[in-house]
Amino acid sequence: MRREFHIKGMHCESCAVEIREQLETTAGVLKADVNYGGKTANVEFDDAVVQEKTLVKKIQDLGYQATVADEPQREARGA
Ligand SMILES: [Cu+2]
Repeated sequence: MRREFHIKGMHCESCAVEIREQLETTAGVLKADVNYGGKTANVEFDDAVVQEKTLVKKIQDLGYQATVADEPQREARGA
């Protein structure tokens, strides 16, 4: 499944890279795209292995605020 997260607290491009790497090394995550300008993360993951709240926590552990975006299953529309 795919979910979009809103992220607060990123202050440069390397924040986005750090979050993406953290997500992509999480078990169950297939792909993560973090958009610094858009303050969002699009994450494709296997929900049998990892849950949204775990992904939120992973982002929070790095010091950023994360919330799940409202619209479920929305396909990424490009940056
Ligand atoms: Cu930064």
